[in-house]
Amino acid sequence: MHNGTTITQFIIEEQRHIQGASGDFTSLLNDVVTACKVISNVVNKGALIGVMGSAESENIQGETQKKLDVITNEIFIRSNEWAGHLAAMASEEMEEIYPIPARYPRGKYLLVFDPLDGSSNVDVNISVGTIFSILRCPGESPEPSTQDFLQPGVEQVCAGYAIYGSSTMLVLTTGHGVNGFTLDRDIGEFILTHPNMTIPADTREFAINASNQRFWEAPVQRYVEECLAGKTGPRGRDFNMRWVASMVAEVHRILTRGGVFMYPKDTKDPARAGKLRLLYEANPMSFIVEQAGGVSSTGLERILDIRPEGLHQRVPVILGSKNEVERVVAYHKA
Ligand code: P6P
Repeated sequence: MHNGTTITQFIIEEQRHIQGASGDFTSLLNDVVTACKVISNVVNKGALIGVMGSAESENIQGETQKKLDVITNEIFIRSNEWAGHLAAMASEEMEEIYPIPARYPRGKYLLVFDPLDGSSNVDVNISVGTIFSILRCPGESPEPSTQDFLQPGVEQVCAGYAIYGSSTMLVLTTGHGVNGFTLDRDIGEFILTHPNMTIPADTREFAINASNQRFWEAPVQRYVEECLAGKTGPRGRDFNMRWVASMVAEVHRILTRGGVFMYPKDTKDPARAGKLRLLYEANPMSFIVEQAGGVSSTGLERILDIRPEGLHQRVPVILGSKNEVERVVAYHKA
């Protein structure tokens, strides 16, 4: 018998804090966890089972899909559509919402996800992940609609991610802090290994795609220039830079040792408000970051307060260590 707390045990104990919890949410979360285990298995097998490379198709984002984008999306849909906890789902990989088919009962929750974030990295064996967010379905109408998903991030009841890296981990918040679980493949269970994850308020590490430097807005230019000036500049200390091109990996590093992640609005495509998607990247990660004591902003407003206007809406993202993100925000207001 292992001597750790399994994620199933943890979720059930969490449920006891929730007045009138029916067990519905706990069962939904277990189905999401199962989907992440299946995805971990497929991603880790990689070339052995012929899942690498392009699917020769494009998603709603106009991005060429990897075979694993399509496969992992299918895994999430099949694992979560049947149990009767959801009214509908939405995914980075699907243009429209996915109402639960009539052959299954419908429930009171909505599930939003990016089934394989950072998938451009999968062929070069760099960490990728799954991001998910759970909302209550407003339920005014018998048929779930896109409008039902357009809730500000503060309405999330749960957010989490799985990271398929040197180990597979699942990090979760239900609004009572952030906890990390590591997959023990010998027993097929996620075990609590990182209780009460918190982000240090200060950091000397920032993450941004520096190839976009000439397109950045002025406050971000100023912040990064000051970091690069190091000891000789106004910050009086040296900084380190990272860029993995996988948001899950960047956020996990920040949760573990602090840091600032920035994907700011840039003039590369002036019509685009940012690169990252609000509903299934920025909102779940912002919920997790705030629950871990960090800050998450567009530079001008708190991300969790944004009222979404579209399922695939993009936003600028500046998140991580409280004191550094607040500095970037202050530069936006200067
Ligand atoms: P770029 C992955 O495609 C993603 O959505 C995030 O996971 C990641 O942080 C970002 O885009 C990487 O963008 O422009 O550096 O490839």
